[in-house]
Amino acid sequence: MKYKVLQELKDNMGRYVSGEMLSESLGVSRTAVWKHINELKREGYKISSSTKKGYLLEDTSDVLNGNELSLGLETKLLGRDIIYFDSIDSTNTYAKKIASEGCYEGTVVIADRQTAGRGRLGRQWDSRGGKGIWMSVVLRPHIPLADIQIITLAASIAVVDAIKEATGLDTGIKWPNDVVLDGKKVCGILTEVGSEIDCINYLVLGIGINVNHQAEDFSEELRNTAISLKRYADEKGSFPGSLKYEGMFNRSGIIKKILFELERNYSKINRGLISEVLEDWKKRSVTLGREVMFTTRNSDYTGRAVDITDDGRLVVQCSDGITREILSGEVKIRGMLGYV
Ligand code: BTX
Repeated sequence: MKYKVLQELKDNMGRYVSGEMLSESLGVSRTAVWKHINELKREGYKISSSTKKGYLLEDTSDVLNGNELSLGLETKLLGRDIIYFDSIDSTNTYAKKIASEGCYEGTVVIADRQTAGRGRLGRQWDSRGGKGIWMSVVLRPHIPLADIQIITLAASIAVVDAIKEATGLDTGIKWPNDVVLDGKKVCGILTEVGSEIDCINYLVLGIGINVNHQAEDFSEELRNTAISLKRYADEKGSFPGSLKYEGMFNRSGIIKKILFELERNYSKINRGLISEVLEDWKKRSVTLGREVMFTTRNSDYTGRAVDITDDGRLVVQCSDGITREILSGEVKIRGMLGYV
């Protein structure tokens, strides 16, 4: 019933709806309407009340819950099953558990806050409450285990495109899967797989995006290398005319666009259109053409990143004249994230 009250207010967005009208159209008492309104306010909806005029939904700026996430979702596979938590240790850990127990492909686990968010190689991912997008998507791709990097690349394309559509901001991909804004990390992607020798049982795609953080929401350690969409917008603030920015970004809106774009890219992979995905990745890459540094087998190399292979390896023309392909690990780009 609470969400029926909300829907009535959304249908009349920007206008007052009287308590009497709500109680008549929904067949409940005015006291019940008032109680539901209070619950919605507690969930974060901004509703003005006036004794004479009734209730007005100002905007839904940044409410994250299962209801907001499923309304208007335009996907067929991803997010048809959404599991939302106010707080969890790690959405990836939970998603891996339910994936191994046989949950549907496309199940999405989202939390407002993670208490033990994980990065790659056992690193921590700062996932404070009310600020970011912390979510994991369960996939069951029919591709060889050796090719899974392409899914991570597809996810980073989806993040870049969704951010552009939802906010107007231009981000880029640092190989393999960091999404950067103004040379700082705005999103990290952690792909984890449950597999047999060469058969993927499930793949969990964990996506973390800093959305509404202010500078002080980042620890001292992260302040120079991490950024949020809000922090950038507050500093630079330039948006295409049609997009509205009122100091906060709507996380549900961005999530729905990510799922839509991810589904589109995932479908390309499943139809064998890998080269299209790679071309899309190249267009959004901030790595190709740049001077990079990386370490393999305890040796440091520098060179120019020139291409990406079909299975997602970065091709670097090294300064010693040898061209090397890197499958995993860290690549530093000159002029970005502290590498000068
Ligand atoms: P990564 O190993 O590439 O990045 C981790 C590193 O990034 C950390 O060591 C730290 O330096 C920095 N860092 C930590 N938190 C942040 C942050 N919020 N913004 C920018 N930089 C940060 C990247 O790993 C993969 C991250 C995936 C996170 C998602 S969230 C949903 C899902 N659940 C989960 O536990 N992890 C994934």
